[in-house]
Amino acid sequence: MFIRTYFLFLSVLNIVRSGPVEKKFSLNRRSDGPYPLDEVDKLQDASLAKFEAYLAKHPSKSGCTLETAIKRLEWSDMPEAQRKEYTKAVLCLQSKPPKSPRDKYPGALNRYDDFVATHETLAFELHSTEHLFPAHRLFIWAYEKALREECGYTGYQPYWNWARTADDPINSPLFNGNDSSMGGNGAPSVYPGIPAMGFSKPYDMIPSAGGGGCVTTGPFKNMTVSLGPLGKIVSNIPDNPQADGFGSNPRCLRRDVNKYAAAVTTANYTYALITQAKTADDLENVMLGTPAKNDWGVHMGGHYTIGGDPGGDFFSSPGDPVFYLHHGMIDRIWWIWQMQDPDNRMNVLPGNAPLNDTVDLKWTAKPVMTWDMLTNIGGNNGSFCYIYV
Ligand SMILES: *[C@@H]1O[C@H](CO)[C@@H](O)[C@H](O)[C@H]1NC(C)=O
Ligand SMILES: *[C@@H]1O[C@H](CO)[C@@H](O)[C@H](O)[C@H]1NC(C)=O
Ligand SMILES: *[C@@H]1O[C@H](CO)[C@@H](O)[C@H](O)[C@H]1NC(C)=O
Ligand SMILES: *[C@@H]1O[C@H](CO)[C@@H](O)[C@H](O)[C@H]1NC(C)=O
Ligand SMILES: *[C@@H]1O[C@H](CO)[C@@H](O)[C@H](O)[C@H]1NC(C)=O
Ligand SMILES: [Cu+2]
Repeated sequence: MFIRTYFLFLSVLNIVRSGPVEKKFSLNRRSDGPYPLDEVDKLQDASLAKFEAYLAKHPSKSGCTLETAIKRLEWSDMPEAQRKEYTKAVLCLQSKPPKSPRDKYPGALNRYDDFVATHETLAFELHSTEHLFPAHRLFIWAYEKALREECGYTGYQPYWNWARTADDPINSPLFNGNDSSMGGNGAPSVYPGIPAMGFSKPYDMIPSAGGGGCVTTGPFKNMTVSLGPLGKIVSNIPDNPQADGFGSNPRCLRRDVNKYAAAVTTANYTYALITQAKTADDLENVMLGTPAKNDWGVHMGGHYTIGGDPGGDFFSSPGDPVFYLHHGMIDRIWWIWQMQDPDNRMNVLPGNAPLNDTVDLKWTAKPVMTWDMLTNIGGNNGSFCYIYV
């Protein structure tokens, strides 16, 4: 049953593996942000009153409310100083000792790599139909917590509104390679593009955008990638010394910041996804791509806008720090979809998780009941208390 959900990201790899309440809450967005609100931002804002009314009827046991929830900002809406603080904290995590078992994960060289090791080793479990949304919600929450508690970061996890970078990702505040970016494009390289299995020509291949080599600019230019790869997209990546990909394989961070993948992440795609999905399963399926409609889906669109190594590898993709911003946007979409009809959507998951189901991220987070992660306002026994702005 989980075949369907990871199929698209996995399949492109050259591997075969197995009562009305008055609205009082207001967001107070940054008024000097560099981008105008897009149709998804506006949809989110327009949904908040309905969500607030729902929360009035179903208050969280922990006392989390829209007012007390912390605010996760879009990358370019974070002040530049905070963007730098964030990347500094990521580098700090990369300098702390790992907690994963040394014998099984000799390639996890630091605390950051612990997250990569978790994702790699639990890949099938984390991407099953019922786990994709809640497990990635927990994963990025645990990462945010580590940045704050283990590296003194004072902000919150940023997200990446793909629409802002869709037209020109290389020159965006995310990828322009300056000190306040998440690092630049990879150096020019030659690779065939990213096969999109199941799609018919010309959609069976996301073309190379000319990058794919080492990232040479920005805060992660010296970063060492170690775990993986299990799926190779770009050329010249050394093999991992262990067949399971957990061995130490030190190499540079590679990217192909890809305008072809980015083109399917403009706001209208995300808007259509959120407004047309009638069920949680629809939301997940359409997000993951629809070969019959030549639609790669925004999930693949975002992953392959990063591309490269390990960003383009289904298993070790969290080894590119932009992963957490990408999945922040996925998490945000889930929330905006729920807010369209909270009475019927705050209590449903894609797939068919048993009531006693749990997600256990091992050395990155304590086990959590899957059904306790449906809400960002009080989920995870009150530990989730955030919104996206
Ligand atoms: C870095 O890029 C951002 C976004 O384009 C821009 O606002 C900022 O001024 C740039 N900083 C430097 C030091 O060039
Ligand atoms: C990269 O490493 C070199 C040599 O150790 C160092 O001088 C430089 O400051 C580092 N750059 C970044 C962005 O960390
Ligand atoms: C979004 O807009 C682009 C450019 O106008 C168009 O080609 C594409 O079909 C649209 N996608 C959807 C899902 O509406
Ligand atoms: C969950 O409940 C089912 C049915 O009662 C049971 O068979 C299963 O062992 C339980 N699983 C866990 C992890 O407790
Ligand atoms: C849930 O939170 C409450 C209140 O903070 C705490 O007493 C309880 O131990 C927590 N339960 C679990 C399973 O963590
Ligand atoms: Cu994942």
